[in-house]
Amino acid sequence: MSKLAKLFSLITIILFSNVVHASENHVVKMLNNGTTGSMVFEPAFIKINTGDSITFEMTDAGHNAVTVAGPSGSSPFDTKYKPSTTVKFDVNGIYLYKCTPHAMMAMAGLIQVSDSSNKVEMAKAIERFEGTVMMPNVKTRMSDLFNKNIK
Ligand SMILES: [Cu+2]
Repeated sequence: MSKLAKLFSLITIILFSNVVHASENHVVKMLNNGTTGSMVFEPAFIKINTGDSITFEMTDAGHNAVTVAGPSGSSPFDTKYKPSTTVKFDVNGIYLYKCTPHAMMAMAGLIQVSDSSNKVEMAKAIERFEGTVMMPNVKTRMSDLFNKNIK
């Protein structure tokens, strides 16, 4: 192999491994009014790959994003009302999080990291969470999202 061909194949390998391992950043907005209703995260359901991160943007003030339930081995997160917080997700499975002041209005969201290994536990966590939702019109917001998106 010529020197140039060696160099070219080396570059190809580097580029390819970058594509395979590149982790992405996604944005979830915290909104008073969104396309899916009032007091919502958008998107409320997001599927990401292992190692990706999510930036929670407090587009409207007074919201947070706090873990309700996650796969075993994952660390809970809390955005603490900061304008922008980035959380990295290294543990596969489904995560349920809420906005503390608006949880009773079903301000919550679901994150699926690669697989749905904790599907059974998550269905129970969502049922418990919905028991605390006070607004009848959005009572099943999370279970609807779950049933629609989680296979
Ligand atoms: Cu909120």
